[in-house]
Amino acid sequence: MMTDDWFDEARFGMFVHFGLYSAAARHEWVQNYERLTDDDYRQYFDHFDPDRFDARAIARTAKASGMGYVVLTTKHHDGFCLWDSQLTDFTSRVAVDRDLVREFVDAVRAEGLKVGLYHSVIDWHHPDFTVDWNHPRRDDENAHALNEGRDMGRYREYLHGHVRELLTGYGQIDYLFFDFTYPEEKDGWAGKGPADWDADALLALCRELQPDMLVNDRLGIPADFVTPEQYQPTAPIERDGVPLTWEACQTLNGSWGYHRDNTDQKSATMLTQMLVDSVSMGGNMLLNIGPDGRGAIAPRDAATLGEIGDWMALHRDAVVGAGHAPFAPPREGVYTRRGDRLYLHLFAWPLGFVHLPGLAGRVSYARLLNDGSWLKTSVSDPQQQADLMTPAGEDEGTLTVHLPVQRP
Ligand code: FUL
Repeated sequence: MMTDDWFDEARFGMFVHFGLYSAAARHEWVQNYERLTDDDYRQYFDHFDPDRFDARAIARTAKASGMGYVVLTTKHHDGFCLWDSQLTDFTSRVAVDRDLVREFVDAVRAEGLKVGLYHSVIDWHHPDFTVDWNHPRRDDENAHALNEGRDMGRYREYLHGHVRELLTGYGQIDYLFFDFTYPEEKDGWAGKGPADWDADALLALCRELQPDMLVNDRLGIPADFVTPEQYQPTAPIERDGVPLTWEACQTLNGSWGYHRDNTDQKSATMLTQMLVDSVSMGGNMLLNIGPDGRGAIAPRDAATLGEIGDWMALHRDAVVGAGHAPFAPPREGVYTRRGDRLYLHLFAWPLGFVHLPGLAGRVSYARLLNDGSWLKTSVSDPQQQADLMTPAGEDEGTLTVHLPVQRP
């Protein structure tokens, strides 16, 4: 029986996008965005040289950042396989005689973290994968003629064969992120939906081979968790009134694959706020790194993760094993909750006081999490307000917490 206990507990994971596009260094969709042909793209395979791809360093960094699981791209949309697939020559084994998935799985397990794989069901390299509006060759002259002889049935066999290899060759896999379904028609082209992957059979194969593994819903059919991408939901996610398990996946800088010239780096402060915002709504955050063309974690990413790790070292209890709290937070921040502890995360530091509606009489003490120092609390009485020099709360049940002037 699949269980999401560890996943709810962990709350924070690392996504790793690594592949041929990492050397192109201008977004993992470069082949598509720039309409590169297989021949154009082939140079990144011929010269693939991940000499600094160190799975142990990646796993250690994830652990030091307070993350509980790590997810690696086994194959992205370009079709390049980071494991020793027997079904194609377009692999890291053929390119550099390395099974990067094996290195990854071993390293992540050695750190005591859960093992996650990402697998694209899209494949721009496979000769049977039909051209559609989302394909790099959609603008070719006679693009429609390219589909003569292409057979998605044969591609499906290849896809299912790949999933079988990944789920039988590497021991226990805890998590699988399929990517992705786009059924809508556009510009005279069909899209691709669950039938193109034979999604029901593929999910059944996952259940058979890895009964405890969590699977996302990007095959286009419901599964174990949903994956809002690069935005923060505004409330806990539910379907028909039933809460769903969810994970927000986020980039460090807008690109998943290494993007050398990108300057949109998010700050560690922004990212930790996104993390606790997710946890406050009962979700997880999967934060991505895109190792560079040699496989190393880029210095700017290592610096950001280092800061997040420092923050997590002090505030871990408010994230790991924490979740949604059923109280309306003050306007300055959000709550997370773990057992009978309520954690208030202040995104803006108010002067002197923070007022917590509905919490009067329900809190036995308050303290700062970073240093354990106690904070004075009071219940405002509007009539004595002038004497007490404390501003009135929003209602009678408001608890006021007194804060130092300096944000810790
Ligand atoms: C998307 C993909 O197209 C992106 O390249 C990335 O892998 C992201 C996590 O999912 O749909």
